[in-house]
Amino acid sequence: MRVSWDVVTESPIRLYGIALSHPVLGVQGMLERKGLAYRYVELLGGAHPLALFALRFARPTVPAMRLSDGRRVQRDLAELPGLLDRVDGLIESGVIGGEELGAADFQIGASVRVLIAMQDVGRLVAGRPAEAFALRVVPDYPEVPAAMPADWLTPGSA
Ligand SMILES: N[C@@H](CCC(=O)N[C@@H](CS)C(=O)NCC(=O)O)C(=O)O
Repeated sequence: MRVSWDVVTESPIRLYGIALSHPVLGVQGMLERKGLAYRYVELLGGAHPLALFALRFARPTVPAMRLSDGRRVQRDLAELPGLLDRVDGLIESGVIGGEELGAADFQIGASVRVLIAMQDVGRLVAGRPAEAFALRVVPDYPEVPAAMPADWLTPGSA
């Protein structure tokens, strides 16, 4: 089973448009061509300059795109290897990953398992002790298609 990225998290990209706008159609095509998940918000044509002003966009035209959540996701991804180092450390010291699984195992293991399920983010977990641990805690989880721009997964890119 595959699940849409939007089911798992709020899309990092929000596109504002109006019906029948050809520049909006163009941007939708570009986002889809690049496989970037986005949430489309349709504004009322004619009233959209006012709506865009209220949304704090500098220009009164559509397409208008918000990437602020994306920057947060990018920062979280940059911090992820450090957090995974801590999970590996907890496993190594025997705090988690023992024969008998406890509350901490299920909380941490389930979180790491979701990361593994993501086709792109999962690469950051591959080969770590955290990977085997999470697969033991939650063996099955739906696959989540890749959705991140490739350079967000490169250490030091945030
Ligand atoms: N070249 C611009 C054109 C955008 C544009 O003119 N959009 C129209 C809708 S198709 C609009 O929002 N017009 C409102 C206005 O000019 O106040 C772009 O691609 O962003």
